[in-house]
Amino acid sequence: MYKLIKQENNARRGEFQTVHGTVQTPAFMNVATAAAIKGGVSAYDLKDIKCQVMLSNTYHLHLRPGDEVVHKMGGIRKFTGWDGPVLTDSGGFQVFSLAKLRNIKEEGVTFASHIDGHKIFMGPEESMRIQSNLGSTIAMAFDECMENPAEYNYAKNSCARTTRWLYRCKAEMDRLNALESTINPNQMLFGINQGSTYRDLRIEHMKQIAELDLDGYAIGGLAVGESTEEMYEIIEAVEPHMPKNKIRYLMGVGTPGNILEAVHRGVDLFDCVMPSRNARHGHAFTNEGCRNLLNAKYTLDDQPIDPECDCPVCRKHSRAYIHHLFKAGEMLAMRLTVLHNLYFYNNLMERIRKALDEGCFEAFYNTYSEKINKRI
Ligand code: PRF
Ligand code: ZN
Repeated sequence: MYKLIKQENNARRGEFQTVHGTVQTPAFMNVATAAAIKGGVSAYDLKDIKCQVMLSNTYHLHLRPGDEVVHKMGGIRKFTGWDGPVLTDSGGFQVFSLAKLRNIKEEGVTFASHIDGHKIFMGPEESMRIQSNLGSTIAMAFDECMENPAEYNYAKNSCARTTRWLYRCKAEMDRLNALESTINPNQMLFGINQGSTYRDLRIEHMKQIAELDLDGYAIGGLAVGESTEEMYEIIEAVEPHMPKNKIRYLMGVGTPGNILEAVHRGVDLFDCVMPSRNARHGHAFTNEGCRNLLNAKYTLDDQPIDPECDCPVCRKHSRAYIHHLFKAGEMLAMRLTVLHNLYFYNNLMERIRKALDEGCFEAFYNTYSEKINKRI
């Protein structure tokens, strides 16, 4: 259940209650695609880096180790050791971005596994069954995420199908939640808005899915080929049609600047691979911009990655040390940089929440939105 605590213009400070804990929003979800945060981060590290929600993927866990295995091991929370809330994405994005040779029909999608090429079918019911086996706190609806630009008529038909799929997801989830063998009988379902870059399709689709009175609503199909300006325009167009008393999630976005802009436009929840992916390439987020730790200028630099950061890594280690670890190919280099970057994102959300609590989000937004995107 989402509770709106405070609002400053469109930006919202809220609380999202789940059976696995309460999430303070706006919040960032830490991505553990295949039940592991990349870079060697364990569930016991997550509290130290202010993680509130972990995100995993239906598609990956269905392929390996198999959702039946996770179910037998007591669900994704028991399996990973993370006892807080977990959101699972439906596969509706990964099937379209990772799988090869896919074939979309009304029933669902047939595709070849990106691991060994074997044929798999996934539709709304399969996605719900997998997510029920995983026992996540929140399941995402099975949708089609179109790449931008998309043709108007294709987008229109795809959206209509995504709506029909949503009704099937809801019916299957209700059935699964009532079963004896279900790990989380209170599993929530979020709907996903699609419609490419067409405002009329986006708004119509949002109105349709709002009728189902789901536990939350996501904006999907963004950051997939359109410009940043177009992305913001679509958020602005859809936002007035999103239920005020439900949590709002912008899927797979983005840079710290993108997140700040989306909070400013009324979004509550985010996820992105950027903090962990960039870290593995030596790129660290800081309050002064993005820092490349592979740069030779850090060889004798005894400052922490970000002097303003109080994460466990910045409290202990210098840029010189982490630079050396990258040069030496030590896996600790990635682990430390991932920990710092995730902390940076989770901490940014905490700062946003504090600014909202104190009624000074607009000032925070103006000061940081420019500063934060710089590369140094
Ligand atoms: N749908 C789903 N997952 C997603 C997306 C989507 O459109 C996106 C788009 N940025 C990221 N993850 N199911
Ligand atoms: Zn740090």
